[in-house]
Amino acid sequence: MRIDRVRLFEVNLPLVHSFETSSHRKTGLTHVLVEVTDADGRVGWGEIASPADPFYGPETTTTAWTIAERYLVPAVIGPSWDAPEQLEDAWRRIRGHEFAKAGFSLAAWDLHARSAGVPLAGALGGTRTEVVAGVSLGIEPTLEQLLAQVARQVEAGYARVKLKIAPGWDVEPVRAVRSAYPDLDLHVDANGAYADTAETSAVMRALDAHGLTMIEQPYAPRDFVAHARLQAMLSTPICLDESVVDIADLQTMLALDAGRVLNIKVSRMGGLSVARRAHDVARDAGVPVWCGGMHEFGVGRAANVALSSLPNFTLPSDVSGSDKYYARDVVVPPVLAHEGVVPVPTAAGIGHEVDVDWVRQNASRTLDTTTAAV
Ligand code: OSB
Ligand code: MG
Repeated sequence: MRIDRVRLFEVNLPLVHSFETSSHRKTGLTHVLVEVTDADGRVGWGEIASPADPFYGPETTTTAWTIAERYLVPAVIGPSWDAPEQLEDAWRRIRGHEFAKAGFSLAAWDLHARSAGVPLAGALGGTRTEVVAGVSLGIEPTLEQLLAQVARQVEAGYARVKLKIAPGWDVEPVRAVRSAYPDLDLHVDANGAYADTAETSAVMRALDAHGLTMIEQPYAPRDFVAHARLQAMLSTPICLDESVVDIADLQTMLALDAGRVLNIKVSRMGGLSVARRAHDVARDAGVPVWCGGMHEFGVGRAANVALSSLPNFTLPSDVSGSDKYYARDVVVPPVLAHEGVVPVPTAAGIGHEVDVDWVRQNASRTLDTTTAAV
């Protein structure tokens, strides 16, 4: 296989309900869709799901676009390859910029699977025919509004709910949701908002008493030691998200017992090949994994569903239906959940078609290697 054309489309989609985390609030997202075309005219799609601002990780939409334009597009055009991992070698010397790389990894995997006429899930080694989805709920202005959001999602059939927490919005919302839903699979995600202090230990001990499935990323990404100390103190498993951007980070987590669950995000780990390797390493260590999300549009969301079909994804993934976030998606049909479960597509590649005309007409920025010098 050889890629001889790449197009990038920067697209904004408004959120149907604004989303607030410990760092900020957002009302819409701007992602970059990556289309690669091979010498035979076959096409693969990927998505760069970087947030606009460097608050989740260091990347932004702008840095991702720059790295894509200056380094990734020139790297993927030309080399011949049989497996996506081989193409990924073309950018191995580029440090960091995992979200940007993930967009190209997805496109290569989609092209690879479509060319072989197999679904992406099958190409990755997935075994499930459907995946269980959980919802992630942002910080709400009041407890009443949070309880209304939880009620809405539980009624829609989701059996796992994750609540975003931050200092000052933690024990109270958990207590309120837990007392309304004693048996709900409930977990919390701090996005690294806590400092390693005595006050935080008290908050974590209080959360530990509420039967949470996990406490996700309480401390800053690089602080494996603080996570290990906290894990030794709690019976609730700690889950790492931002901390683990490559396999070496996962080895550090395992060696230090800094967490007992791993959130695998395709974007955070630079693509599907690394994500699959992380799945295998965690499986061998007896650590369960689930697939986290970055509010992906249909392309990235479909890839998350395919990845979640691998056997060690034993916890519900953040692959809730696109309709929870967007009134209109970039693929047809959109990725949808029914009673909290998403079917794994059986069509070739990601199993959803990109609405190219709509994407082209609505793109805020476009790059096409057939018309631009790269
Ligand atoms: O930590 O999982 C996170 C969204 C933006 C940044 C960080 C996170 C999230 C989510 C999204 O929780 C969940 C989803 O995509 O459904
Ligand atoms: Mg998280």
